[in-house]
Formats: sequence, structure tokens, C-alpha cells
Amino acid sequence: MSRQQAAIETAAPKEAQSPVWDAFRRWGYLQANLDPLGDLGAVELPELAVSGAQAEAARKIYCGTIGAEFMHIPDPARRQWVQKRLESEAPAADREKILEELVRAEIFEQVLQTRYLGTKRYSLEGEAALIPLLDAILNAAAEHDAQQAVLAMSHRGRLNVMVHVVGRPAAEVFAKFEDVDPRSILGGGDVKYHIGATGEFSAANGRSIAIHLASNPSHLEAVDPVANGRVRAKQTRIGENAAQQVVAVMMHGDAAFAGQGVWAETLNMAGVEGYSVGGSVHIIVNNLIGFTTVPRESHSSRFSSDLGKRLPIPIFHVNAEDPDAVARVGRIALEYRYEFSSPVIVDLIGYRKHGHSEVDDPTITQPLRYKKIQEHPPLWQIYAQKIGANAEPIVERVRQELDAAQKEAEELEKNPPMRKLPAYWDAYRGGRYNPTLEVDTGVPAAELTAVGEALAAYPNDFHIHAKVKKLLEQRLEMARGKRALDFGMAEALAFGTLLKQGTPVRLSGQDSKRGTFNQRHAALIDIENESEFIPLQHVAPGQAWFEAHNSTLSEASVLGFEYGFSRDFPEALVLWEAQFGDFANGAQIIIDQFVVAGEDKWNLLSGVVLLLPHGYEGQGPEHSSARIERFLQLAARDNIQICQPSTAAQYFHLLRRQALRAWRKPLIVFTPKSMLRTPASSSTLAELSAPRFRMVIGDRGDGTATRVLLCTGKIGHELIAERSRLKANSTAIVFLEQLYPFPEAELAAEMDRHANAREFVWVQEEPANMGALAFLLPRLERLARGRPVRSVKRSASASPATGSHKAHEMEQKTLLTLAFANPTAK
Ligand SMILES: Cc1ncc(C[n+]2csc(CCOP(=O)(O)OP(=O)(O)O)c2C)c(N)n1
Repeated sequence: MSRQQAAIETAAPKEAQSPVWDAFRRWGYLQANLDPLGDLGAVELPELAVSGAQAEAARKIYCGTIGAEFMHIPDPARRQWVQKRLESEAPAADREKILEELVRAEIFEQVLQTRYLGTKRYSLEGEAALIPLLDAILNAAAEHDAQQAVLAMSHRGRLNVMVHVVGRPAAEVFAKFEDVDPRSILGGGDVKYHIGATGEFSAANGRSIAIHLASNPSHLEAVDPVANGRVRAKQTRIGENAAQQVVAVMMHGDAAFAGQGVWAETLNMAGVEGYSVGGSVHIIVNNLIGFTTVPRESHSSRFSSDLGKRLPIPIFHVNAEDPDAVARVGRIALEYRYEFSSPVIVDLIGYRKHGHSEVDDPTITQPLRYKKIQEHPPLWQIYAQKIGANAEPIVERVRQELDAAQKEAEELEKNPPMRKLPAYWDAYRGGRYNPTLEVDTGVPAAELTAVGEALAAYPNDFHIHAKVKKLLEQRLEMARGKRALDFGMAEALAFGTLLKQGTPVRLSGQDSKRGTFNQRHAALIDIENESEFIPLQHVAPGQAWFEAHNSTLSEASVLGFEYGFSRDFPEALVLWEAQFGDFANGAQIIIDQFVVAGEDKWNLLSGVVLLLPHGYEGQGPEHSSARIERFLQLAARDNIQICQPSTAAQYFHLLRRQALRAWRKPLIVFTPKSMLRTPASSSTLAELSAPRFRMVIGDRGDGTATRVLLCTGKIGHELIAERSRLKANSTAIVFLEQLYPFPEAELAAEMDRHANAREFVWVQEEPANMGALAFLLPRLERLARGRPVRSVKRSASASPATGSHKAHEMEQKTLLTLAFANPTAK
């Protein structure tokens, strides 16, 4: 028996030694009365086929309207905590308040239905108990001193939550339905059931909690990591005791919860140091249907919540038609989160009154269930009867209030923002680019040396690895101007100088602390005790904070998390690094739906940086391309920046520019692999002291070039080497360091400068259907002022690169040959 096992056994409560009680604690949820319509049924189990007083007492607790899964949790303290809460008498519920909430929830939906017939609203009817559930959770959070809550949810019941939990006036929601000013948001904006909202929740204890309902796309569950990242940023801002103050409450549909991997990836991050938020509260708004799909088609398990059991956390199933039990479970869940800093899941089982949306007829696919549903009274009626109350006066009052709100809506701003951004966004702006946004990013050499020396230092008693020691010695030489600076050092100096100036830096990605290519070494590891020393945390007294995290092996959730973090920490440089650039497509939803479109849809800015290793080096189809073409296709109206710095100094300036400008735009950087260390891409201290990032690096030529090769990234250095070999001195080579926003003026000036050029040639490593070719060709043709523009590239291909290293070399050689093939170049 392991030590942990022994501890578990000895700590077990007395009752656990009763096999009857133990069986009900373990399996009771399978016979609990959880489904208001009775479709779920009970599982027959020999363990529970027992009789007697003990069995009846245990059955009452564990097979009532609450079904708890917690016996899979190894920690006895946690099991006992749950057990104690469930086995003690239920606290009295505030029934008057619950009744009012249920009436409000349902009448709100009915008013929307009558007024805006034929409009989608994704009604909460059938799950109205969500409102008292959230109320219980937030009230309990207020008792634990929570100051803020970040809520994430999809379409179902969202408008209802906006009004009854976030506290937005109903008039604002009505105004969204009016949609009378489409011209103001032509081509932009988002539908009403996706936009975010902020407000105040007034708790019973007199405190209030600032609520942030996160904006989200239709892509179910994609908001999960984003909301968590936002919580983490808010907690980081607060510092000590932050997990007490900011809590995540996330709602999920049952089909989405079971089906979407991003949620599984997000849950996996819960206990990982760089990503934990002190536990999040999850609610499955479980109507036992997904669009037209029934549970047995949605998941392989009885409950959609089963995925939650990948972590040792409790799952509370509760019948949505027992609002007292719902409120009780809400409180237990919240308190569990606070007690153990753990995620917790509430599975609120109800039904869906209408079709998937209100324009959908569910009787076509679920005729029997919907026959039952049509005959089923609304929850407020059931509850009023149960508690012996007359709900009619409340119904009347709520209707009158909503009538007034609807009139008010006609007077309101056509498109009310529904939210207020925190003051830390005041200093930043989005919108279109203009050159006045630029700031100098150069750093004086003496300052670079001072920071570089700090980065090469470590404590006397630190046992350093011989290879790292050598690397730090080289970095020291770089800092002192005795050795050319490589990309690794340029990045460290960019971070170090920013930290010293007060800009915090957060970097996360797979193996990012060391760096996939052994280039970063952000954390030094003591070879005798594996303790960490992080030089960037010791740059200068009073510096800003620095964090580097090795992430879980996920792209979607980690990029989502960092995007979320950037949304609540605009002052920080927040970077996500893909192991190789092509893996970024695992995060495609986050890229498409948040990173590139967040400003257009929600007017929400982000300065998140994506570091995507890119370059054709013969490593095969999957380690060559970060898919430049895809990012360029996503670019419009200056929504993102797409850059490929070709030297260490350019990378240094680019990172600093991102932090120091007030313009907050996501930055996509195609980062090097072999070029990390090649002399051609290394830089001098003077180049780091130069004023700014150069969007175009022109040729030093004197204007006598008869042809100009245009390129971006590593191939440019290969072209330069080939030009030397061929002594092709009448060929100029121009690097496009920024692809988007397209530096039209800079490139036009450079092309015009080569007045004698007879042709321009775009040279890229990528196949014809990839890379920047399609994006650039029309632009280059425009700037060439009638002179011909050719292109050199690999043949169009279904996969980005060949699997054969030798074939790669042959192809690469052909590219270089073709680039210089025209005799006019000689
Ligand atoms: C990733 C993704 N795939 C498909 C859809 C289309 N879709 C919208 S709602 C829905 C059903 C969702 O069911 P469930 O999660 O149970 O939530 P409910 O609508 O029942 O509240 C589907 C498939 C989507 N929005 N997102």
C-alpha cells in the first residue's frame, strides 16, 4: 500500500466503513432523480439494491434531486468535505427571492417572444433555474470577498443572464433587437447573443461584484481558455490573495461540453502553475439535447459531464426543477472552489422549451419529448405551487417593468455598448495604422551592455550546466560588443530592456522556457537540485514582472489563454509561441474568431504576439511553414501585423515596438529556426541602438541594379550568398520585413530608388499556392510602375514541403538558380 493510499484509508470517516453508505456515496447519483421529464431513467445497480433504515437514509441524500460524483477524488479531505455538506441538513432557501428570479427569467423570454416573433434569442425556458444558481454562486462568492467574476457562456440564456445577473437594463437588450441602425456597423459588429457585457452584481451581504461576461464567437467552448486567461490577468494585476478576489464562472451546453476538445484542453490547464486561476466554477446548462442531437449521439457516456472526471474534482448533478436544491448546490460548488482552489462542475439538468432557436421546430426530430415539454408548466408555476405562493402579482409587475423597458429602448442609443472597459485600457488604441503611432525603440549601447551583463549573471552557489555556462559567456561577449548578437540574445535584450522600463512580459508555449531550438534559456536549471534561476527576473531593481511558462501540449487552449490574458493586461507584452509554426492551425478557431476579428466584432483590442517558427530547411511537410498565406488572407483594415524579421536587431526592435506603441494590435511573427544562429542574421549593438524597426530593408546598392529581388526572411540571406558566389552585382536584394500592414510607401520608395531595374522578382521558398505571393503580386505590380514583376517559388503543392531532405536541397538550389537566371542580372 502506498503512503498516500494508507493516508486515505486511515482518514476515511466512520460511516465510510458502512458498505451501504459507501455504496450510495459512490453510486447514488446513478439513481438520483435528476431529469424533470424523467427521460434519463435510473441505472439498476446491485450495490444499491439494498433495504433497511440505513439504505433509506442514504438513498434520501444521494438519490434525491442532487446526484454527486466525488468518490473518485483521492484526497480524503475533499471527499469528506463534500460528504459532510451533502449529509448535513440543507440550509433554508430564500424562496421568495427564488420565485421572483424564476418569474423574471421566464417572463423576460416570453416578452421577447411576443415582441420579436421570428427572431432568435436562444431562450432559457426549461433551464430558468440557471438564474437562482448563478445568484447562489455569486452571493457565496461575495461572502468570500470576491470583487470580480468573469462569466463565459454560449447563446443559451445569454440575454437573460445579461439582464438578471450582469445587471444590464432590459431596455439595452430590447434596443439590440430593434437593430434600426445597420449602417453604423456595416460589415462589422456581432449578433446580440455573442457580445460581452459588464455590470455589477449586488450581493445580499451588501457587497457588489463586478461582472465581466466575455464576448464569444459561435464556436462553442472556444471562449473557455480566453475567459480563464482574462481571470489570470486580473489576478496577476492584483497580486497577493488574487484568487480570492477574481473568480471564473463558466457555462456550457451539454453537447458542447462533451464534444469540444478545447474545453478538455482548458480543463487540463487548471492545476498547471502558469495557467491556474484558483479553480473555476463550471455549469452545464444541460437540456439533454444539442440542436437536434440526443445525448446518446452526443457522447459515449451517461452524462455529458464525464470529461470532468479527468481531474479529481467533484461533479454535482442537480434537477433544474428543484430550485432549492439548485441554489444549495451552487453554494456548495462555490465554497468547494474556495476551500480547495479547485475547479468544480454543476450539471443543471432541465429541458429546452423550444427548438434549438425559436425559429426551429423540434417536434420534427423529438416528437415524443416535445409533446411532454409542450404540456409541461413553467418552473415558476411549479415552484409557486410547491411553496404555496401566489406568483401572479409578480408576473404582472415584471410584465409592466418590461413594457416600460421596451418603450425606453426606442429612446436608447441604437447600438448600446453594454460594457465599460477598465481604466487600464485608456492609454491604448486600435483602429487604422498611421506613422505617427511609431515610437523609437533603440536602446543606447551602454544600457544594452548593462542589461546584457545582468542577463548573463547567476548566483554564486548556482550549479550551472556546462553548455549553458558557455552560452552565458557568449551572451556576455555579445552584451559587451565583442561578439555578434544572435536572435536568442536579441530577444533577451528586448525583454530585459522592456522589463527595466516597466513593461511586464509573459511568454508561454511548448518548451518555451528553454526554447525548442535550444535558443532561449529563460530559466536556468541547477544541475544538482533542479532549482530554477530566471535571469530576466533580476535585470534591475524595481523592474516589471517576467514570466515564462512551458505550456501543456495544446495550441487552442494556450493561445486562447494568452489572448485572454492580453485582453486584461494591455501594458504587458504577452507572447504565445508555437513549437513549429504549422502547429498554430490547432488554434485556428482562436486565431480566426478572436485574434484577427475581436476588434471588428467587439471593438476589443489585443496586443498578443504569436511567435511562429517558419522556414524551409528540409524538415518535412510539417516543420517548414507557419502558413504566411493564411495570415495574409485574414488581414484587413489593419486588424493584425504580420512580420518576418530577418536579423536579430530587427526582432529586437519589433518586440519593443509592440510593447511601446500605444497601438494594440495582435502581432504575428514568423520566427527563425536555423537563422537563429547564422552569422548573416546576427547583429551589432549599434543596430540595436538604431532608432526603429525597418519595415523594408533596402539594398545598399547605388541604384545601378538592373533587377531587384524582393523577398522575406531566410531566403534573403541565401540569395545574398548566391549573389556573392555568382558575383551578380547588378542584382539588388530587398527584404520585406513587414508584410501587413503593407508598407506601401516604404516599398514604393525602395523600388523607385532602383530606377534602372528592368524587372522585379518576388522570390519565396513556399509553393506557388502558399507564402506571400498571391497577396503581394498585385501590390508589387502596382508599385513597379509598368516594369515587369516575375516570381520564383516552388511548384504549387498540396502539402507545404517535401519529406525528403535531399529533394528539399535540390528544390532550394533551383529557387536560387531561377532567381538569378535572367541574363540581364549579370
Ligand atoms: C464548434 C461549433 N460547432 C457547431 C456549432 C453549431 N451549433 C450551435 S448550437 C449547437 C448545439 C449545442 O448544443 P448544446 O451544447 O447542448 O447547447 P444548447 O444549444 O442545447 O444549449 C451546435 C451544434 C457551433 N456553434 N460551434
